[in-house]
Amino acid sequence: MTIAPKAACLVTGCAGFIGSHLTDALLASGHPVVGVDIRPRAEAVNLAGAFADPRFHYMERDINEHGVLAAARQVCPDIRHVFHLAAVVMVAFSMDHPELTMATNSTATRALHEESVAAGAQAFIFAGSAAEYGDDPRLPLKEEYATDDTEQASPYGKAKYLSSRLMQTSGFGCSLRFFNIFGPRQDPSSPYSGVISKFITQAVAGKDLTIFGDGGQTRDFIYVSDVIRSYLIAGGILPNPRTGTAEPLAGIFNVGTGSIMSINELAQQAIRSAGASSAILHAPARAGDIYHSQADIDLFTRTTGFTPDVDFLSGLNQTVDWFRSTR
Ligand code: UD2
Repeated sequence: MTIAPKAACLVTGCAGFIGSHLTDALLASGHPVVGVDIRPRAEAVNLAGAFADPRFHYMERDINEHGVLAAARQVCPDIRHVFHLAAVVMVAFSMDHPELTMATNSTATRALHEESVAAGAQAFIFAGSAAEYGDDPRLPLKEEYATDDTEQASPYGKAKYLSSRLMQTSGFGCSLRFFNIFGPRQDPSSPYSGVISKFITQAVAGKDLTIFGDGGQTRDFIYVSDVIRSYLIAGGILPNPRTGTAEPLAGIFNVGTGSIMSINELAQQAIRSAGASSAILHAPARAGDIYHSQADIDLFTRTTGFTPDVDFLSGLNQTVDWFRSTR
């Protein structure tokens, strides 16, 4: 008996925090991967494992240079699953660069989506964002709350919204609207890096932690391995736990835990988990900071049976272990 080879996947933004974990997971499940990223190969340190796999093909390319799928298919003709993560990822950067953000997060998504439809791809999964909801006080946030009338706080949020809408109106493709993702490989080095990566790096180094504002603001933190599982289910790589069959999803789905934690609690827990004695300092609230953010995950759970596996504390401890191992 011969076993049919698994279909190839395209992952844009493959060298980033989430993209690299997704690439590793797809390779581990037997799928060849063409990974596209703007970073030069030598800087793609998250892909050390993938580079050792002959089924992985790396293309250094800006997503704004359209024709990405055609180029990837020259390397791997049978690409059926497209995972589109490449984006301007910093909200603050998007405020200073609205045109580049629109081009990258909206126009380039449209172009890749059009190419994927024309090429007969089976799945197109777009990385949406909680930023699409703006500062909506109705919590937990339901997918239908983000509409054409929503005022997103940044070009980043607006462009992500336009791309998610495209998934919905075209009838092909799926947007996973992620809340606050954390875990190994998250880059702590910029002023706008994820709060968990910053707090852990600071605590592990014995430095003080700085909370912006009163620390009563809350976030819905989801561990990266749960995010990757949501990708594999939505992309038709893993069977949908509810139906038992692997079939790509269409539409817009929140991906979070539905639970929230305050930044004050987080700071204290990060210090405990790191075994540190860092002080907690306060600085003025960040301009445009949303106070509360919480996902309603009912739609994704009802559609797929998915619930997050990793409880917050074990995710935090695994992240602490990883940051220690990289020092
Ligand atoms: C997240 C996403 C962002 C966008 C947004 C949508 C991350 C890294 N960013 O931004 O891309 O989707 O959600 O709403 O996931 N904080 C501190 N001290 C620090 C760093 C942060 O107090 O050293 C606070 C910060 O002011 C905020 C909270 O921690 O209240 C979370 O900050 P963040 O940068 O991790 O993520 P967020 O929710 O602003």
